[in-house]
Amino acid sequence: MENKIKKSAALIKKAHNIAVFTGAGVSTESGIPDFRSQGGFWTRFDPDDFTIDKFLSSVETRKRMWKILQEEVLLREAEPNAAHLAIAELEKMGKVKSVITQNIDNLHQKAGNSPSIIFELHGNMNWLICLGCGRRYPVELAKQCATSADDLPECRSCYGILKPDLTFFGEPLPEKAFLNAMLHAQECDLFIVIGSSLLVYPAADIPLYAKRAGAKIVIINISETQQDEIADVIINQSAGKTMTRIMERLKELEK
Ligand code: CNA
Ligand code: ZN
Repeated sequence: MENKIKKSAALIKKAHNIAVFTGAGVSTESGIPDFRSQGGFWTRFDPDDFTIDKFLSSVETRKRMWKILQEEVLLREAEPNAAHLAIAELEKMGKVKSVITQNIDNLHQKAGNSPSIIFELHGNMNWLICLGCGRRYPVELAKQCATSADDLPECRSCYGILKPDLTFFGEPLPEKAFLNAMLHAQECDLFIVIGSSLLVYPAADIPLYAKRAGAKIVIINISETQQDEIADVIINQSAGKTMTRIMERLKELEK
């Protein structure tokens, strides 16, 4: 383990353009469960019930989805943990140039990374989007509706259907975020995956762009991932603890 920490810190010291790629595992230490570990969302709910077609099919299915999303995902308060803070510090040190995330929890912003370098591949739970005119609303609007189970939030300008600004199954990823993620992956010299099973496509294609363009790859994930074979270093430990130790090592190297 100590050797891998050392090796990762040395790669960071050498790098000039780091892309960090995160998944649900970077946020479990902030109290947000991931989707696939024991007790995770998809062990309790059926992914087939969360498609865009289901959402659009009727008011009844929409109500059911809103209820689950409100109770389980939206309006959840959480604070960044040591891993998020380390990523923000690496940006301040001039190392991290992009944070590509599958998470919707807004914790990279909360930790202090610049919004302009955060590319959210699956949306952000703090926002709702109108399917009619594209206008975005803060999620608090749904909070007001949550007081009365019969009310679904609707657009104030066109009365269109409001959807949480999250990528549902069956929807394409936000184009701009995905293109930026691809570009940054191709330009970086070090690509660090933190807390992702790398099972969800097309997001999981992004590390491959980095690898093909010649970047070094570090994977920090408690369990094995789908792309362990492309990594130069794999650390199967918790994100917070590992990033803390890597930052300590890096500071020793920088002295
Ligand atoms: P996933 O498939 O649930 O994988 C998470 C991975 O993280 C697993 O391999 C775990 O072993 C690992 N892990 C869990 N805790 C830790 C930890 N403390 N340190 C290191 N590794 C850990 O999640 P992915 O992100 O790979 O899959 C993509 C989905 C999950 C995206 O659509 C996300 O939007 C979605 N999701 C996001 C959040 C969030 O925003 N916080 C929460 C749950 C799910
Ligand atoms: Zn509208």
